[in-house]
Amino acid sequence: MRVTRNHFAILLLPLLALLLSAAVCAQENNYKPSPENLKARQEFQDEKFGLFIHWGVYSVLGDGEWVFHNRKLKLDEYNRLPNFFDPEKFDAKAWVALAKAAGMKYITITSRHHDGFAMFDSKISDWNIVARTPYKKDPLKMLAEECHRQGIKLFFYYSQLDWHNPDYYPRGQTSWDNGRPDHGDFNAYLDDYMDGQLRELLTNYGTIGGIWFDGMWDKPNADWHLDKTYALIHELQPAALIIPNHHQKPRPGEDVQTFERDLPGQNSAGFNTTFVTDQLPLESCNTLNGSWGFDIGDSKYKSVEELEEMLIRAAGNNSNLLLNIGPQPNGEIQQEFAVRLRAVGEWLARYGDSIYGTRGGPLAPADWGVTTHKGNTVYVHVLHWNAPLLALPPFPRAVTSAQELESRNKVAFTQNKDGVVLNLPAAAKGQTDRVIVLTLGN
Ligand code: FHN
Repeated sequence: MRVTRNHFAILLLPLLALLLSAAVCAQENNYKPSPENLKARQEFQDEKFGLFIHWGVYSVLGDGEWVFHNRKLKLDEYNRLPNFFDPEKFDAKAWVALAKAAGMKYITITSRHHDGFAMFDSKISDWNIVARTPYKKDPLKMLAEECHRQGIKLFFYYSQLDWHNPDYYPRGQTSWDNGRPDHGDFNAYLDDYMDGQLRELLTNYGTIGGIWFDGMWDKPNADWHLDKTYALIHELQPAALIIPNHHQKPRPGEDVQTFERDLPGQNSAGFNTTFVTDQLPLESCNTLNGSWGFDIGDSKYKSVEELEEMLIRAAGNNSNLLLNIGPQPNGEIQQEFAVRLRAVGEWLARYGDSIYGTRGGPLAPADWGVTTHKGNTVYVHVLHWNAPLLALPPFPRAVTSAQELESRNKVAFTQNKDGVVLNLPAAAKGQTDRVIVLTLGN
C-alpha cells in the first residue's frame, strides 16, 4: 500500500492526540501541589467543621435528591420540576450566619447533583436555575458574595454523574429508561459540558475553597479525563482543593481524601475504602437527619450530643466533619436543623480550643474517647467512661500537667513507663465530653 498524505494524517493525528493527552496526564501524575494549595490544605485541616448543603429542584418533592431515579421518572416529567422551584425565602446572609453560629468554617453546596440541574447561572446549558425556574436568580452567586463578606470558605459540590444529559453515555449503574436516546458522546460531556461548567464555577464566583466531586462511582471503569479536569481546576485556582468522593484510594491531583457516613478507615455504610492516606487532609461527611436532600418524612434528627460526638471523633481521627442539611424548596432551613446547629456552636464556643487547629492523636481512638493535639498540648476527650480512673497508654513524652479545659481545675494523675492514669472529674449531667488538657514535657 502506498502511504498518501491522507493516510499520513489519519495515522499521525490520533498519535498526536495521544501524545498530548499523555503530556497532560504526566503533568497531573507528577502533580506537585502549589504553595497556595499546601497552605489551603493546612487551613482546611485547622477548620475542622463544615456545613454540607444539598439543595436543588428535587427539594420540591420533599423526597430526597435521588427522587428522579427512585421513582423512575421520565425526562419530560422531571423537566416540569423547575417550574415549581421558587425559593423566595432564600437568604444567603442567614444561611452563612447559621453556619458561623454552628462554629463551622466552610460551606460545601451542591452546584448540581445527579439530576444535572445547575443551581447557578450556566451558559453551557439552559438546564439551570436562572433559565428554567420562576426564581430566575443565581443563589450561588449570592452565597459566594455573602461567604466572602462573612469570611467563610465556599466549596462547590459537583456531580460527575448526570441523569439528564444524553451525552452521559454509555450510562452507568444508575441507568433506567428515562427517555434519553441510547447514544451520546461521553468525551464531549466531560470536556465541553463538565469542564465548561467547572470553568464557570471557578471564574465567576471569586475565590472558591474547592470542588467536591461525586458520582464517579457510577462508572468506576470509565475514563473520566480526571487529569485534564484536575489540571484545569489547579490552573484556574491553585489554592482550590479537589475533594473526590469516589470511594477509592486517592489519585494524583487530589487534595483531600473523603469518607461518606463513616470515619476514616471505617466502612459500616458500605461506601468507603478502608485505606487511609497519611499524605492528605481527611474529611468525613454525614447527615443531620438521615437524608441529604430535603425529605419531608425524615424526622430522624441526630441529637446534639450525637452531633458533638461525631465532630469530636472526627477530630480524634485527624479528620474534618462535613455535616449536611437539606434546605426546603422555599429556601428556608427548618428549625430542627437550625436549633441543633446552634447548640453545637455553643459547645464549640466553650471547647473549640480542643478541636480547631488540632490534629488527631497521639493516642489511637478508642471506645472511651479520642485525643487531639496542638504543639505540646494534648486534649483528652472522655466520651464514654463511667469509672473515676482512666488508664491511658504512654504518651510520646512525659505529662507535666493536667487540667480541665473549661474550669482550668487541676486533674490528679500518676504516670510510669506503662502509661498515665487520670483521676477524672465527675461528668456534669448531660455533658458529652470531659476535656482534659495535658501538657507534655520537651
Ligand atoms: O449519591 C450521592 C448522595 O446523593 C449524596 O450526595 C452523597 C453525599 O456524600 N454522595 C452520593 C453517594 O456517594
